[in-house]
Amino acid sequence: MRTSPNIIITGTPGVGKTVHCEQLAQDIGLKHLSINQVAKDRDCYETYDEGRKSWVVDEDKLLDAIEDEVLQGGYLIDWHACDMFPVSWIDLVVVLRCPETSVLYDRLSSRGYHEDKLQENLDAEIFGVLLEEAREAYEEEIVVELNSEKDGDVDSNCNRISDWVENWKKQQTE
Ligand code: DAT
Repeated sequence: MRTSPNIIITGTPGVGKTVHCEQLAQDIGLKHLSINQVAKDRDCYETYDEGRKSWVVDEDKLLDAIEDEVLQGGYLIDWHACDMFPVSWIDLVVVLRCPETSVLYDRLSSRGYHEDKLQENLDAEIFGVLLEEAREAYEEEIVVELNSEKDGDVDSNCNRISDWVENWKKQQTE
């Protein structure tokens, strides 16, 4: 049994996963596990998708690479998809949202995303693709949708998640 929870922080690219994970790691000491970074560091790629100009992750290899660590608990899993992680590993799924697409557009265009990739991500956000994916993969009670549009949202979301972690820990000792 883990004594600290595992939380997936997911959402469309640019929605604020990294800033939330970094702040939470600092505030409550959970470990930020950037799946992007793990895939790079441990060479968990399958192929290169020319159309999307991005690498496709080998999910089995990636899960093998992180399993021992994640099963210890206390991880913030930062990835723009969530349904590959086994249900038994996960205690909470936070889906960050940015309903104001002009805000997301600016964040992604400042990253230099080309037009197709930018539009694909904006469409995914408009249609709530990642929220749907989270709801299909995990129990409804553990999936939470939070807005990440304005500066103040990061603090208020992190405070909510910190409170949830504290409660989760208390419940384990009861
Ligand atoms: P992701 O990791 O989901 O791709 P990020 O954390 O790198 O996204 O954030 C992308 C940019 O947007 C970054 O410059 C920080 C900014 N940002 C994210 N959420 C924000 C918010 N709620 N308020 C203000 N800026 C935000």
